[in-house]
Amino acid sequence: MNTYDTIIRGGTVVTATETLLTDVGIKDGKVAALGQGLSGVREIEATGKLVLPGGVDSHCHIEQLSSFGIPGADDFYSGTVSAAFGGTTTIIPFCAQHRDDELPVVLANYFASAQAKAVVDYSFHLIIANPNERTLATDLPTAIGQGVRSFKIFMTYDRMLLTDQQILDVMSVARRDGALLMVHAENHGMISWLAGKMVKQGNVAPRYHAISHTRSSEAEAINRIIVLAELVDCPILIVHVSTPEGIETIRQAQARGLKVYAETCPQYLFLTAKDIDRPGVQGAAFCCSPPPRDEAAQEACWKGLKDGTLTVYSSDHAPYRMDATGKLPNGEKTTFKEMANGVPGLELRLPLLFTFGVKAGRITLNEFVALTSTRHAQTYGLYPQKGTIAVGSDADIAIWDPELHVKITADTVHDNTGYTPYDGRELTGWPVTVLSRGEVVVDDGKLSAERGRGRFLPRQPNDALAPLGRQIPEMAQLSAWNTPLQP
Ligand code: DUC
Ligand code: ZN
Ligand code: ZN
Repeated sequence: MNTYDTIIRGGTVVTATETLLTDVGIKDGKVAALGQGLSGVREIEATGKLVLPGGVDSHCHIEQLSSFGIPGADDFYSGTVSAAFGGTTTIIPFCAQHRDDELPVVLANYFASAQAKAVVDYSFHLIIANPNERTLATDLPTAIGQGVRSFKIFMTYDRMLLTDQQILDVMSVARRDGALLMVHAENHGMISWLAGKMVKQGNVAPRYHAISHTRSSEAEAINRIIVLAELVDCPILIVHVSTPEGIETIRQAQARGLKVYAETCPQYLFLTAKDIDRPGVQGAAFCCSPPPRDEAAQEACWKGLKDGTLTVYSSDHAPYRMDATGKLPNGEKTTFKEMANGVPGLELRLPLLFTFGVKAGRITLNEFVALTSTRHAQTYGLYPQKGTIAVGSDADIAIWDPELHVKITADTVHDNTGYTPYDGRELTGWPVTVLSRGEVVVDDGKLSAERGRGRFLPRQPNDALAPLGRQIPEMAQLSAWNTPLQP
């Protein structure tokens, strides 16, 4: 009798904590059994292959305008197709508010686009650029109630940055209503001052971008945001961490018991500032913020991933084409201040880490699963529906051929950016068959997913979001006087 819809037969199932030689039985889109001798209507032969939870990418920008109003190259179709080809079956992009936007309208627009086009499941974070009274009192609580349980704020960019006071306002709402605050931590004054001087001197090539975003500007902002979060007792997640100094500051905060989560991305493991230093404007292809640094910083990121200081490894996919629609609004004359910041990475995030992490012996397969999938689901309130292979979880599964050799070119990736910063890299190990809720969406290089099949994932409160209940001395004094701050 065929008990299950699909059996994945003979593979090695790997989760964040276990490695088992077992079949997987799938029914109604969920993992229904792990064991031997299962039978199903359809069988997928996986002998010699690795059966991993599909990736969860908790940081990517899809159909989003940059702070200058430049549209990214991917829509929810191309972005999610690209994700699926790279073994990622859940994404959490942003609904981005710009200063004049009303949050409910922003949310409705992103929801409509994703619903019509996404081929894998998705949730959303918000980007908040204007935390006015209405946003704080009504719009944020409403969004949280809809399951949008994380907001990103910026400490830099003229059109996005919040003052420390505004940040504290947003933190208070996040703490009170159970949302995670994600932070782009760079010191705005330092970057603007340096960039202004360099532009005045005519030093406008892409390589000056990396100079203006100093390591110290990241370290200062990370330190400041941790201090602000401690004042409010609000868990935070610092995105795209790139420096040894920043990682060390986070490590120390975690050692003090603070709920400071952190993320790094492929560009900080596999690129350096030397990649940006190319003739003309070619280096723009590698410009992102913060910028890639050097080999010592790459090592610090690897160490942070290995020892858990860095909680998650995300793509920060921010796709801009190398033409006037994207990185180069003024063609060859575009200055580093005018270039959209960001690099693509949705599709290659996992394969790069597999080759240079797992195959190179830097991380174990279980750590690979934790960093690319499980911890994202746990931190953002999607676990155990997503992020693992366990009875009851969604059958979001990537079957990897650990020996498949792939040479990366712009033509091998499926996003709309038109280039990849990893052109020419030789990778070993690839997700050959990818399932989303039990349906095969990619097999042997072919897509079999319908536009719009992806579903929105509302997120639940979870442990990661719970405040510590610890007060700095002044807050404790207010409580002792029976005059605590109102949330
Ligand atoms: N921050 C991001 O997270 N992505 C792209 C650009 C940026 O500044
Ligand atoms: Zn950012
Ligand atoms: Zn980003």
